Amino acid sequence: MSLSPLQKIRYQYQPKLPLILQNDIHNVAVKFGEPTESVSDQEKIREMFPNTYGLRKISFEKAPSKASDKKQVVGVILSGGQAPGGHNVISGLYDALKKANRENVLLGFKGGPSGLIDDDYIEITDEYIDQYRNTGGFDIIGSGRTKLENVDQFEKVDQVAKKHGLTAIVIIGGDDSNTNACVLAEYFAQKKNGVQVIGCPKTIDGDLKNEDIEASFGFDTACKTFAELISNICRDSNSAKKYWHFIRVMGRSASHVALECALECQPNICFVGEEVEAKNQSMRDVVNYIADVIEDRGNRGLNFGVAIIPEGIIEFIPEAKVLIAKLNDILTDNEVEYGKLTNWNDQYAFAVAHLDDNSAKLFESFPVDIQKQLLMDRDPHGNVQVSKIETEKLLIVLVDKELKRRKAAGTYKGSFNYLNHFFGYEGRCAFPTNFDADYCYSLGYNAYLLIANGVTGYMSTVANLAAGPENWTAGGIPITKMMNLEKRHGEYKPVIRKALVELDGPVFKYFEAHREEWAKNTCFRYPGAIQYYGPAEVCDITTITLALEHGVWKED
Ligand code: FBP
Repeated sequence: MSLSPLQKIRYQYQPKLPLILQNDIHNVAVKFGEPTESVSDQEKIREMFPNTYGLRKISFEKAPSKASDKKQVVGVILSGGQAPGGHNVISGLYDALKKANRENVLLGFKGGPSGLIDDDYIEITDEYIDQYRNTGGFDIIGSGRTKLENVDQFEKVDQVAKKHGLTAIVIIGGDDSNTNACVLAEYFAQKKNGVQVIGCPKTIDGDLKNEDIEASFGFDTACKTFAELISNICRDSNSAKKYWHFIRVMGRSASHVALECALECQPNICFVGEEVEAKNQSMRDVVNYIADVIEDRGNRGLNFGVAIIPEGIIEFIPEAKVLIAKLNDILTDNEVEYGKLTNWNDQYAFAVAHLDDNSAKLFESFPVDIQKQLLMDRDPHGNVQVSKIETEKLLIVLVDKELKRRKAAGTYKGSFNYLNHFFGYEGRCAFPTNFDADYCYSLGYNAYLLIANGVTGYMSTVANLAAGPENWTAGGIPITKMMNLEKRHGEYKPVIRKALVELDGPVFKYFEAHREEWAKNTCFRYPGAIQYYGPAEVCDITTITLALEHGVWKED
């Protein structure tokens, strides 16, 4: 097999650990903090998690460890969408396990949660792990979106755990997967089967964060990959001066990715879904804002520019959100009847007949391709798959129409030529940046320490992330601390609260203070390609989001 030079050299990269984790593994002791409470709905969550509620925060310090040195057999799964660094979580976990005791075993369950249920696994060995160190992707064991949430599934996992003598399971996933990790931990604790469950915070979307989790892994690399591509387009646009580029970027439920890319590249337009919703903006408002910027630039001879659109924007525009929710209900409530319709005209007529006037009007105003995308299969949670809705094309069509109207009215004097792009899958499996390589390795290594110290229902945490790996801290946070109750399919369920962009936070504020200038003038910024080797100031930088959140962002 032929390996690229970067592949070969990345295999050799030794991820940096926080100073505390560099100590001999038997010289890292657990320190318990204050008992915790969930972020809200405390009483209800306490009732739902009698064994794992109120646990104490954990940090690690240098002192002789009281951790058990019993033989560990640990199972690990990757869950949900790919995020750069997943392989390093597994490498860190593997290295710590083997450092503590060569007899320890790591089993990788394949294809996500379903691998745990179906007992589909591989034993991770030195030779195997060495092919995946510091590489992107989840192909080491694969991933999947099966929801691990009901007692039948937990029972099957319990059987699998018994068969292999598992002492712990590490679930690497986003908010839903970690919620499920917590439910599984509670179930096992109640059963007293002795199997611990530890979560690790993953998602390129960046929406699994809170006062304890400073960043989900993969966000750094994915944003930097998209930002490189977007800034290349910015430069192309400024060179040719003849196209408007509409670029949709991933980020299903939050606009952190779009916002970070905007800070990196300073495009003329970027939407933040959370703001669109807070201001109750309609599709018309969104289209008019874009048309205003294009008109203003076009009338000054600047017939080019770049607009970033978060993929989830469609669900933030209140009237579109209502439409999507209604379509979700129509498809669920009439699954059989709708499933029998085989041609588009019938499907379209069925949808329109079941919508109220406002939603029907909005639906009818969309191009056919978008209508079809809105009626596509839902994900396992019953939600529309926003990554498959070409919102950038929808906006181009609507903006083009509006600009033609303005041209006829004599206010717009420019020309509108456009191109569309979608960046999502391009960034999810990139070679992790040094930040993600180090962070993920540390999360996995740290997960072992939590296991050795006998705790369950915790998420592995590495914090102080803006201060460089040697200053990072390591510990564990009870997952119940992050929970609140949310209505899902008509029922209140305990879930980890998703972190949306905070409109009064430093990241959005920075964007808000600059966007007018970026819209008017051409202020593109060029972050370039991710650097893996060279000076720390280009190789080890964090996202601007993280730097602003930690108050250490220095403008160029
Ligand atoms: P996770 O929340 O599982 O990390 O996945 C996020 C994401 O990458 C979104 O940005 C995107 O909308 C979605 O996954 C795409 O899902 P799929 O991989 O199933 O197409």
